[in-house]
Amino acid sequence: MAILRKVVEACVGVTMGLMAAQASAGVVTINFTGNGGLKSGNNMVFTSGGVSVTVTAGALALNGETNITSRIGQYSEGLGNSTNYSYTTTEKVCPSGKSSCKDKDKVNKTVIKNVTDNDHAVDNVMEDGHGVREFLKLDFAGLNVQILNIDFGYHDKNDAATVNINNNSTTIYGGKADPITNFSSYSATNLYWILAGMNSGGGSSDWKLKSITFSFEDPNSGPNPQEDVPAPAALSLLGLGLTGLGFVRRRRG
Ligand SMILES: [Ca+2]
Ligand SMILES: [Ca+2]
Repeated sequence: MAILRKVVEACVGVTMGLMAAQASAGVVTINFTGNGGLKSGNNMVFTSGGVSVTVTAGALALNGETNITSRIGQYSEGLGNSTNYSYTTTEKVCPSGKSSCKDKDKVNKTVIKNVTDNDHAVDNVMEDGHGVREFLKLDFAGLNVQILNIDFGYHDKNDAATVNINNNSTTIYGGKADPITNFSSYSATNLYWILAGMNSGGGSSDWKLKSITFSFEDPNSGPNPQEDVPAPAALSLLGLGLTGLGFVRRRRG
């Protein structure tokens, strides 16, 4: 029973600590680097510290592009996208039945171009004024989290990423997010979009997503930490401690 007493003491200690910190139930870093390579699908699931996040690769049309298909890839520098798409344009061609003709006799013909992205980074893919803006979506499956830091691999000094949280955007230069200047004013949420940005020199950025660090609250605690209602959250966390105790007892039995 000495072990059980220690567990009880640990649970009470943790609960008291959480009460002091209000509803914050933990801080987790998820490292996305690896050698999985380019996947056939568009998402990967990562779990760390009991929290899962689904990262989905996608891309936004910039000028009427269609058939947009993103695949996710995992590399030693982090996660990236490869995105194929189509666009419609017009070309000057000889009238039908003629293999050659003078320029003045050429007519407009509508053609569909298919673009294959060979860049494994998250970037803006462009061809002849048509392109897509790639992004990675982070979905915490309803668990409210607050991003504290984002780290990027494979980036230049001027490369940028735009983080979209609840329709608010912040742009990060140099590949690493400052937790204070970029994220402290945002409420916790379960969905984040991290988009390729334009770098400070005006060109397209390209980077890979290396890791994220975030805090999260107990999903049963109700109000998130930004809402000033600490008492119910603390009571719920006490319940979490007791639930954990029951789990330990079953394991020992
Ligand atoms: Ca790409
Ligand atoms: Ca670059």
